[in-house]
Amino acid sequence: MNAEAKLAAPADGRPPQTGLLRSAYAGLGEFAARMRRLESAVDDLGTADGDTTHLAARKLKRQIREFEPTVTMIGQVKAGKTTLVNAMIGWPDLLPADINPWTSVVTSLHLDPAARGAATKAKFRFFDEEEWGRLLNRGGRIGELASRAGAHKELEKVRAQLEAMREKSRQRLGQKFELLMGQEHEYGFFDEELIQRYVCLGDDIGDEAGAETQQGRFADITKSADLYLGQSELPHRLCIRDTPGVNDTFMIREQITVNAIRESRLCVVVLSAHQTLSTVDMALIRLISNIRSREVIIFVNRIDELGEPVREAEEIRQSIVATLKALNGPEDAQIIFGSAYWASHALSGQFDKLGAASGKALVEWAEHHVDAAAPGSVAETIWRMSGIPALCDAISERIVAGEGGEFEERILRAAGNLANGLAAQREVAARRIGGGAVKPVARADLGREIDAIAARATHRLETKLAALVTDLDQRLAGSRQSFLGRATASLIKHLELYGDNEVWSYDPTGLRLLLRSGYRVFTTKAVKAGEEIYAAAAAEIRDLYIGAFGLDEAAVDLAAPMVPRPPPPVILGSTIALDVKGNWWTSWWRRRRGYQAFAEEFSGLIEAETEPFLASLRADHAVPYAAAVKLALGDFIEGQRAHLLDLADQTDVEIGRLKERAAKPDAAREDRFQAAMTLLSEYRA
Ligand SMILES: Nc1nc2c(ncn2[C@@H]2O[C@H](COP(=O)(O)OP(=O)(O)OP(=O)(O)O)[C@@H](O)[C@H]2O)c(=O)[nH]1
Ligand SMILES: [Mg+2]
Repeated sequence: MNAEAKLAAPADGRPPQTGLLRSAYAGLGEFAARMRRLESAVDDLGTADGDTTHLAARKLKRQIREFEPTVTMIGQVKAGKTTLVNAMIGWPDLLPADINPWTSVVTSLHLDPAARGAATKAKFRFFDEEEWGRLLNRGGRIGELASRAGAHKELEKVRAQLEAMREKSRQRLGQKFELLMGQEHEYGFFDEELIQRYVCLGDDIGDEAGAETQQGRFADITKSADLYLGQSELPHRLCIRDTPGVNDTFMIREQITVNAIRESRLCVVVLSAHQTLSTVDMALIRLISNIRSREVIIFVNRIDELGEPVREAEEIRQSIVATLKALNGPEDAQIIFGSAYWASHALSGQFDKLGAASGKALVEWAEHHVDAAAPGSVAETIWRMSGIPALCDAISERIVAGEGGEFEERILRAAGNLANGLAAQREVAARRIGGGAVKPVARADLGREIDAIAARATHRLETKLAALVTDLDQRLAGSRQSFLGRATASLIKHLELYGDNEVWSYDPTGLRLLLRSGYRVFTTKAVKAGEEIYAAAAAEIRDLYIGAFGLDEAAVDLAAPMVPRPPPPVILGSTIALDVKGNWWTSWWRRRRGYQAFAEEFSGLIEAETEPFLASLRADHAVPYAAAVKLALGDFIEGQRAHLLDLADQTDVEIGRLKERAAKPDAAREDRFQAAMTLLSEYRA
């Protein structure tokens, strides 16, 4: 049997569901129930007459259905991210986690309570030529960095390693290699073996395995994997994302981590209890220091390996808190202790395989943490001690308060505006049927008024945002300049005092703080401008309902849309040459001669190192954000245009048609409609 045929047989090796996950994610239950009610209310509104209503309701419904909060796991190599992810989805061996295989791919697990177990599906995306080239040719950022810092030897080493990797992949994949670049592979199922082929590099590169298995290994060139699976124990959809570990040699992965953090509202930093706060952990903390505390959870894994877990955990906690503070990190980020290893055993029910040391640690931990009032089975107790339920609970709570809550608010406003449009239509129809005077409104006239509102609001927003972007540029350039001034002054002073025998170094934390606060000024002002201009546009549109159609002030309830959330400046945490103190810095230092050379080259180094920050804050953050703020305004106005034009039609449609519609109401439908209107107005009150 060849490899492909063998893989075609679905082999769902999933353990039976034990109910452990259900309680862990219970915190999402209420939110999920609210979303379901909202969805059915939108559904009921959608049954009312009119294409506009239909379309708007369908669009909202799709958004509700597709809403999937995401949590991203990041951490140093071998901290146990993958094992933890497996525990969090209740499938201990799904993603390969072992001493050898290391995750090389960002894997998104899409959990859906509604999908049946069989409705699994997998999608693997490969790097394209350009991404692959960037990764290898320039030796990643670490290569650029090394070359700038003058660490040519290190650079050669990194290059050689990457070159070897590239050669191995070419050999392994043969002619397929070029063909596969930029492609996607999709499967209507997945199992452990399939995943292994795509997401895990092993230490077996170049081993003697048979040609057949070597041909089948795609992991070197896989960029991302998406796995879809039903998980009936979850109250709501959820995406859990496993990322490749960051380590010293392959800092190329830092960029992957930066992107993963940016794309997700919530991130869990996984640290390993027996070795916390290594230089890599520090680099990770630097990355997360650019997001809000509420969006970070720290999970200290592998406490089962501690000799005295209770005492040592407390020490670890204190040192983490001190480090967060020193690095200006999210100081009040929640810290949870646990063991993915214990969790896996709780899920599989194999308690006898825990091992003596781990068992002893478990007993000690449990003595301090088991709540006597909360009895449970052995599995439930070990599960609780593993910290996974606490982690899932923290995640649920953050989602409800953060990404989920915002989404709910966004949907509520849109649904409320839909209800408003419908109420206005009914009012106009009722007045005409009742013989009241309703002035006909011409579509063209109304359209012109809406155009004018749109043009005014867009112009105001564009002008304001463009000014803010310019302001940001100046602020960032100024920050860099002033940092450079201070650093160079310190350098010169050092040279005067100690000459160039003593190595000088300068902490770049201040620079990051300056750039971050410059960016914050931009985002705060941009959000505020958005809110003001959105509100003004909504007020003008509201006036149209009242003025053009003679509706009651009190009856028109129009909400401005929500301003999109600005992306956090995670990029500012990327490693730059100044962070890499150790050998490189010393060798850079040793190769300079003369004060002038030091100062000039130092300036050049800082310019080059910080240019990507400045460029990215503008081009990848501020500019796309401004575009998103404009887009949301446009969407809102266009949605309202459709409602208003419908309403204009209502003023001049033949009265007989209106009467006809009113004469044969569908009672059940009408009840549901009224219930939906009531529910929405209650939600919004
Ligand atoms: N004792 C113990 N071992 C663990 C725990 N979590 C993970 N491990 C082991 O540590 C090794 C690495 O675990 P992974 O889950 O692959 O770690 P990772 O962070 O995903 O590693 P990379 O993908 O290489 O970055 C495996 O052998 C796991 O079985 C834990 O809580 N306790
Ligand atoms: Mg992993």
